[in-house]
Amino acid sequence: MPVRNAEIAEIFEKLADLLAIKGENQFRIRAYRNAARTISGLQSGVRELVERGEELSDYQGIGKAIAEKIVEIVETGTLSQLEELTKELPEGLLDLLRIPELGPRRVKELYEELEITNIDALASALEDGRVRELEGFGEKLEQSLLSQVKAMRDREEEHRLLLPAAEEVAEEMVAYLKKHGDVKRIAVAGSYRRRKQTVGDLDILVVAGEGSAGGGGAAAGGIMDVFTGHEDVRRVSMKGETRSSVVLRSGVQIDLRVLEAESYGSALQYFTGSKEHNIAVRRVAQEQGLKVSEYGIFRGDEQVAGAEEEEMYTTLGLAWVPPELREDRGEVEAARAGALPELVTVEDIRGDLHSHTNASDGSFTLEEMAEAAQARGYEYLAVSDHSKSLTVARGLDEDRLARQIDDIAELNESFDGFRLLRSIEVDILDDGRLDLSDEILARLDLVICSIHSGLNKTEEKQTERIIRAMDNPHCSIIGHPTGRLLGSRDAYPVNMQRLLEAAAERGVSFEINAQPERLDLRDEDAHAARELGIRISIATDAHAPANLAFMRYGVDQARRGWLRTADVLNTRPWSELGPLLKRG
Ligand code: DGT
Ligand code: CA
Ligand code: CA
Ligand code: ZN
Repeated sequence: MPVRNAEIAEIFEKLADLLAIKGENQFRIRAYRNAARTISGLQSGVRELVERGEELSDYQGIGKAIAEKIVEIVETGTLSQLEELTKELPEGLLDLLRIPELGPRRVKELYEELEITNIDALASALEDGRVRELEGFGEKLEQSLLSQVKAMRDREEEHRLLLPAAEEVAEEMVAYLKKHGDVKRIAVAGSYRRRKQTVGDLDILVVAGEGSAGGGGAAAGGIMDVFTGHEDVRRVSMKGETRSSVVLRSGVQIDLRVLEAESYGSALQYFTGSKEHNIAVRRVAQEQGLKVSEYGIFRGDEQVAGAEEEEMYTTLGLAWVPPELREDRGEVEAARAGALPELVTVEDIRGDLHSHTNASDGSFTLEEMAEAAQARGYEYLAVSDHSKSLTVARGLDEDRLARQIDDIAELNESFDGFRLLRSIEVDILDDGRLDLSDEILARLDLVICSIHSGLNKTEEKQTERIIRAMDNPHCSIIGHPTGRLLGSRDAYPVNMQRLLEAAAERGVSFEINAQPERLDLRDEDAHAARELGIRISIATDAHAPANLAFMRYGVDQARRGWLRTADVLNTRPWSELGPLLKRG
């Protein structure tokens, strides 16, 4: 039964996509997409809210009709409207929509004219030259679609989870094991604990009580039976005394290891990884005549550490390394020299520097977004709607932006200890100019410059284009700098080192966009930026109040990039931040 937030959100996304292919009312489609966004950003489980009888339409972005649909999904596991639609339209059409150059209109055409209902059918129609014959397609699009189909197939081989989905599964399983098993200690290790942008599988570690398997008692089963007996388990790939592995119905794989208490710390260290980090740690141990394994640190046969993770490092003369840094990028040397960075935390964040309202493609008013930011204890929120050339998002022209500036000024009068910042996410045009006049940009507190079109340029051209944008003295921050969408779109090619050097020269900052499918800048680029003294904005790009909660994923990513509090723009009070955003 689909009851997790991510699954409910997916149903609304599907509904919106299918209705778009049918060519239905834009307004309703947008409402479903907004509902999906709101639901995936909620901290609490929608299932629990429904079961407690809470009024869902109290949540912003969820109207009465949508609330009823949510209840239906929670109660029946499905949505009858979607079932009806999938009888009319094959679900494979949704995969076609994931190809960047195929929107609902083109998918409809492919379906109606060539009966193409999935990626495989598209691939063979492309190869036979049938697609180019369609009106509005042509040979150029054919070639580009061919390469996008290939890229998509390559990506599908790697079936990795975004962090919110991984979190939902991990938290639920940990709670379940604690409730039904005799659990003394438990942790989720692996890439999940390192807060990597995507997670391949979950690695759960447990110390079980007496009487459970692995807990010293002889009773077969115990915690392992509880684990493999979870209602979501589709397949048990392996089941043993100390290790089991299952695949859930959602396709997620989970490994469970049951440990002796004296090896909990060493196993946590070992299975947190990364493998490369572990190898670097082992090398340090070897220099000292010690042996490190998942069971502990040994001098000959004597175990000298292992129960706690921290002693796995201190025994070797290393400082404990935060999991986000464990990628063998110099952290072991830094741990030895006492030079690990003091990483930024979510508590350091004083505001959000990228958000959208219903003036462009967000779904909430200035007031509603401001209220949500204040509720999070923020001192400021930048209102950065899209600019005019992004017509699909109803981007603002100079006049509409001028009116928004006035509205913000008026609202700011009414706040105490909080302000909305006047901003824009201005499109970088094809030639690197910005989409709005310098006169209006000069009136803003900060200007985020982003690329939303012309993604298929050569590395050279794309790099030049962005540098040209940074030449404009009003450009404060480059938004989602690589354009990647995890699991669906690769980064456009750029020479990142050149971009960073150009930014450092001009005093331009870069964004870590905290949307879980973006996390852009990438961690290694954030590290390179820091080395050049570039300041980073960690920003959620919120389109709804609930999205402000994405901040912590951005902070995770920043920590993976070694960023300290001072490297991050929005850890500063407004009095210090304001001057840093204005270059002119
Ligand atoms: P993932 O699941 O692909 O997102 O990435 P991880 O890092 O969670 O990798 P996974 O699940 O294969 O293994 C968990 C950790 O176990 C890994 O980060 C380090 C450790 N590990 C696994 N295999 C090896 C190995 O062959 N050598 C060493 N030193 N460590 C290993
Ligand atoms: Ca893993
Ligand atoms: Ca694993
Ligand atoms: Zn954007």
